[in-house]
Amino acid sequence: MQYQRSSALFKAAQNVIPGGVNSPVRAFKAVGGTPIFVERAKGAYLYDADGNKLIDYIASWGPMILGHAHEPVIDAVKSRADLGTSFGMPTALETQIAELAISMVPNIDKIRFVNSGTEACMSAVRLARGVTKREKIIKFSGCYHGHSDAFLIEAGSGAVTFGSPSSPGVTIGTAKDTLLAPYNNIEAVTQLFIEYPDEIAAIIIEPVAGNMGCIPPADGFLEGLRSLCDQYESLLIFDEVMTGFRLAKGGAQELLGIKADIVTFGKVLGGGLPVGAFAAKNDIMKYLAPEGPVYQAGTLSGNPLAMSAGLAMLQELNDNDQVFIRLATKTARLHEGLASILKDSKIPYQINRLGSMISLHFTENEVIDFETATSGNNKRFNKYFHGMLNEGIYLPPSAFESYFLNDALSIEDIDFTINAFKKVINTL
Ligand code: KE4
Repeated sequence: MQYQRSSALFKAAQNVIPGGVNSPVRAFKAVGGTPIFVERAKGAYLYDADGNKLIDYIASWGPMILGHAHEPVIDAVKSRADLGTSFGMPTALETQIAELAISMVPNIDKIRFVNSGTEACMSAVRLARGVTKREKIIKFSGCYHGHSDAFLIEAGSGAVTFGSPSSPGVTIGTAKDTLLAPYNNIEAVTQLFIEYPDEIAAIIIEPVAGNMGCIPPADGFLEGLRSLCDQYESLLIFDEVMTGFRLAKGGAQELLGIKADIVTFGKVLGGGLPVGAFAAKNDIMKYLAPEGPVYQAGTLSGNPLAMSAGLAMLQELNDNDQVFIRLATKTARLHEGLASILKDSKIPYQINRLGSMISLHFTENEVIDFETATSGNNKRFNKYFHGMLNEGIYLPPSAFESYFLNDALSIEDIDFTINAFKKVINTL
């Protein structure tokens, strides 16, 4: 594969866009090399600026669950565009997608649409703080809920339970209200509640973590968080920006059978256009402006183009819900194929998988949290990433991301990927 055009485009982009990208992970900083500039995509395939055809395993980081340029979604956007692209006024379309989303997701009465997962999670935390009149939140090291200040916090050193800013520009004051615990560690969370019994507004968690690679919850972990929140009258926020409308029609709440108090969405919900949302039972959502005192707003929230893409996507998933089983089966096939090759090698590895989320870690430690996720051999991962790219397979350019399979991937595509890995493994 050659990438002359991508490297020329990258040079030009760096003159006018910080780092040449509008989101850091696209810059290949973690894996090295030149980021691939994509020209178009269809179904399971990306076509880059150099004319290379790539099998896509990131699906735009989740949204393209039915494959790229899925006709019903494209047609919906095309026909809607002629009616006008934004009004700043309510449309019946928003009610339509809200009704459908609420019918698909358990345990929510109302939903508010925003423009990104970050906005959804930021607003959900503000709502939880408004409802409980408490200020602290608990998040988990390695979980990502978007780039709002409250979430850009890393574990404090040693016994310190509150976090410290993980980015310049985030204040110590903000960090003070974000408590950190290791994923899958219920004792650490219990300890935080003992320390701050009536100060914790909410726990926010990815019910299946996708930002450390894929890390499913340990047995009893989410149930433990549920009972701690009930005991201390805090709210449980499921960040389902990745898992929502991907693991099942009703997301992780349905698949894992746990009730959250507030659920956030993004990615699939927008059908590839900018949409986020947060939802809850009415006794929580009634606190939100203009009904209640908790303020949240957005010029393009509920944008008709984005809503039409999201509605078409949800209708497709709602009417063909066997897609979730199909995706899980394809992901299991990929898992078995990669594992059968790795088993014959001397390379230590872990493969984590749930539904259509999967990740490969080059470590002998079971990957259950941020610490074990970071114990992997990154150099080996980078060789794996570039080796597979060279074979025409586009994987997430970081060891700390989940793959997202899309339903346009054929069995042949999966087997092609496994055969590509057979060639690459000898170079690792
Ligand atoms: P956005 O603001 O990027 O739409 O959503 C933030 C977000 C919230 N919650 C979870 C669980 C997420 O995974 C994300 C964003 N995911 C990353 C991928 N790890 C988006 C890719 C990027 O940052 O470019």
